Amino acid sequence: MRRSWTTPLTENDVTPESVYLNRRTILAGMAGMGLGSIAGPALAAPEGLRPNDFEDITNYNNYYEFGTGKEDPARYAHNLTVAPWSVEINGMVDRPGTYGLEDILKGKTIEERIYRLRCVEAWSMVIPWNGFELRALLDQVGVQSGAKYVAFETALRPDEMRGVSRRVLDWPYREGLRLDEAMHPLTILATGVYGRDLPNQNGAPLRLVVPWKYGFKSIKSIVRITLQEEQPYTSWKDANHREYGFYSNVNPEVSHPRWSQASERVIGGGLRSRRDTDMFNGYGEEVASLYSGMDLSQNY
Ligand SMILES: Nc1nc2c(c(=O)[nH]1)N[C@H]1C(S)=C(S)[C@@H](COP(=O)(O)O)O[C@H]1N2
Ligand SMILES: [Mo]
Repeated sequence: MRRSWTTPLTENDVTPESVYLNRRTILAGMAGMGLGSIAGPALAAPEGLRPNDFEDITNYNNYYEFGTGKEDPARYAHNLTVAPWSVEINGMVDRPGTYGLEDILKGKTIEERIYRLRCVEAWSMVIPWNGFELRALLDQVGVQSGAKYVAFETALRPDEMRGVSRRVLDWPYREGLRLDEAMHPLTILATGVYGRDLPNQNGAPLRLVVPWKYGFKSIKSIVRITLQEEQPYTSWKDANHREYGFYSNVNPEVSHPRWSQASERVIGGGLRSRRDTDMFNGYGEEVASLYSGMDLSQNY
């Protein structure tokens, strides 16, 4: 498996954006000089993926608990108390319980993963996440045989989330994955961006990132993870199953009923900057086998 999207980072590795970008440039240059073994192949950015500015990543967001405008999360998510934080992990696991964020981070390697985030609304940006593989946490709690799906739930705090007074969705926001999708090494729980703590608007302190699926699968500020046999309730699909499916794999050939998914607007790329959308958002080499034999126009 290609692992060029992996960069080891220590938990204390706080890098300002300018220094960070500089270092990346220098390392890329070194690799070109045949010093690749020093930088390590892991330090090369995945081909063609240039991260968006921190500004874009933290000011153009979807986090409907704080309002449906793209600028609402940056404006209002600071009201969310993110420390202390704990996650209830239950259902078909050997060690169910309420895990403090410290217990969750203990023993995990925080890596950098530069992924493209493709929203179902047909825009995308490239985000240098910091986080760890979800499977490391699932292994820690011990998934029991018979579990087939993983369900996730976002915090619901009416006092801190001004958007939940409107029933835009049936709160709390919920998402889910098939167990094999959850165990896939591309699937991470993010704790940061650009080597800094995850800003609240991006889903602090812990959010899912599943890069081959539309952005709404990447649920923010997780407080509950449940292993179960049945396909879980998922907010967007269950709000409107004609428009949003459980799988929600990025697919340029399957249109949304109200718009094409063949191309996407590139955030930060200038006024009319667009790119063709890639099957599985460009991660097909890694994930297509998860869906072999499935009709992806039916299982959208
Ligand atoms: N709890 C929660 N998680 C959420 C959302 C949301 O509204 N609430 N929006 C989703 C959508 S539609 C997208 S595109 C991504 C956006 O992530 P970002 O703001 O970090 O770029 O978060 C996803 N996770
Ligand atoms: Mo989205």
